[in-house]
Amino acid sequence: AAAAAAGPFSLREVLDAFRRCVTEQREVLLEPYLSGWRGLIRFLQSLGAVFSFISKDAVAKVALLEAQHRQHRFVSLQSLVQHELAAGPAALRARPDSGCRTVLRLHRALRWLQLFLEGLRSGEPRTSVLCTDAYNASLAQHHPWVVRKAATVAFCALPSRDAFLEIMNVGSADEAVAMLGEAIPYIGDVYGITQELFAEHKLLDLP
Ligand code: 1PZ
Repeated sequence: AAAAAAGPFSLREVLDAFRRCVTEQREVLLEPYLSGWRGLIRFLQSLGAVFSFISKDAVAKVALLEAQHRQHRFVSLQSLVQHELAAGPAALRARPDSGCRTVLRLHRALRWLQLFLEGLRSGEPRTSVLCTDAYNASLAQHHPWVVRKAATVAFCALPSRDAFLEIMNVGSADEAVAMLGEAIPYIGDVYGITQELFAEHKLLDLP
């Protein structure tokens, strides 16, 4: 998986990773999940220094999960949740470094991504508007004022829709839009299964 880190970003690799995530038993596999995130982070890093406060946080969260993945050999999000819940819900809530609370942050960001990509696909040319709308409908409610403010400022530095479609590296704008149409349901599926898993175990508000 580490070998996939080199080379320019392509939306295709993110699509492939999220496609590989969901098993027939509706489990979310951790290795492709983290692989998808590594791809997204590289994309974010290619957008410039304005976004580094965002990518740094995502990098730290992915690194924490990678370390736990190596240590415990969790195959799926389901096995991670099961393992951490075994110590009891109170102990889990008290941990600032749990895999569950870390996944929850990425999970909320995945909802942002899904909404943002749907917006890009819709044809609205103002990416900062798309990004702000997607953010307000997802992550913003979980962020304090100062983070919301910084995020909103950064969104103004986003490239245009055409530039965005181009740096996705999947060919023409039409081809990029087609690939978005393919990728969004996979991302939505991963989001939906994780949401159900966390709701079932009452983990959607982990501090
Ligand atoms: C393409 C433009 C990128 C916009 C990304 C939209 C998300 C804005 C998020 C702003 C996050 C700012 C930095 C850190 C926030 C953390 O406080 C929170 C909560 O974690 P805690 O403090 O509880 O440990 N972190 C998050 O909410 C996770 C944010 C991950 C963002 C990943 C973005 C992925 C971008 C993919 C690009 C296509």
